[in-house]
Amino acid sequence: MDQSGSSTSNLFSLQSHILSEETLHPGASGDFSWIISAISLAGKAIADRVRRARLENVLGDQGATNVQGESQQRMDVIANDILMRCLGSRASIAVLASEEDEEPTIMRRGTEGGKYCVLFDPLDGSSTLDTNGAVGTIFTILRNDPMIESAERTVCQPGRKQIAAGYILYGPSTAFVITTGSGVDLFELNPNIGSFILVKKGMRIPPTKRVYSVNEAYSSSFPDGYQEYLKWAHANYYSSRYIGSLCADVHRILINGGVFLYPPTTSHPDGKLRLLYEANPMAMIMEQAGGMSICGTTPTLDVQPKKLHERVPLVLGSSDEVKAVMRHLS
Ligand code: P6P
Repeated sequence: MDQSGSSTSNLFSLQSHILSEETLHPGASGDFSWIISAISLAGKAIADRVRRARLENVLGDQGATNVQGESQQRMDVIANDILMRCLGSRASIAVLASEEDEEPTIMRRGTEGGKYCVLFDPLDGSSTLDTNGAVGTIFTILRNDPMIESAERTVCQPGRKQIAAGYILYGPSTAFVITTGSGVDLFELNPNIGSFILVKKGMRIPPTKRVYSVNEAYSSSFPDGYQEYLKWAHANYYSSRYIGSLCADVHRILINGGVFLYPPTTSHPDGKLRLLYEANPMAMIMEQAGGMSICGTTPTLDVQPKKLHERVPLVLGSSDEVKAVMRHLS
């Protein structure tokens, strides 16, 4: 805030940041910047609809189930449509893939251009919207391989190949967190000027924090190692925070430290969270901020995806806290 208390003292926007990063890559064509710009535009539009969802009576079930077998929320469909429209107009995109759609959408094939694939969960945690809970858009950007015919095979790349990843958290403020492989940056939407403004560059997650984040209601069905870890955490005076909305839980951990766990359960023996467009983007954010992320005992970013919507068990957060979980898993 400047002396007058105005919030327009800081005008370094996401757009300025991405364009300044572009100058670091001499061969850059601007295609990548255009994609981030499209995600930023979609984030602003989704933030607007989320804020007015109750007034516009678009909360609750759509009356259909998505490919995940989960009841589709009306806001899921609205957010998905906004992202498809904003990204679909970008000539550099070959494939779009969404949690809400069974198959990837092929925008351009091989010679038609399309250097990138964008995958997203349009509104993760949307079922908490009815109670005014925080929700988020999670995204990841991969390079397209025009030689691969199958769109699903094209996007099934290990997380280490992500060229950018992040999330937009729709809470009391709208936060845009992104990494392009050289650190994690935090932007906040200034609704007065309609721009995401840089508020923290090179975020670092505290290496330790005695807070774990898990849905303990399912703990009796966790594999033994996870149950042993929880017993250890209880004995070492850990506290617990669990919002049940991945972006909100991850954002708290990115800022304060701690560890998030979604182990295998009876209803989700492979874990509940999706590898390609939930676990991988969050894992890249964690590693780029000095944290860790594992699926079982394998680094999340090393897991080779087989299917677009495959699920994985997930532990991520402060490096020392993830190591404490690993000691009980191995
Ligand atoms: P549970 C939301 O439905 C979500 O996909 C993630 O945002 C969140 O981390 C998880 O599921 C919560 O699952 O089983 O604890 O309600």
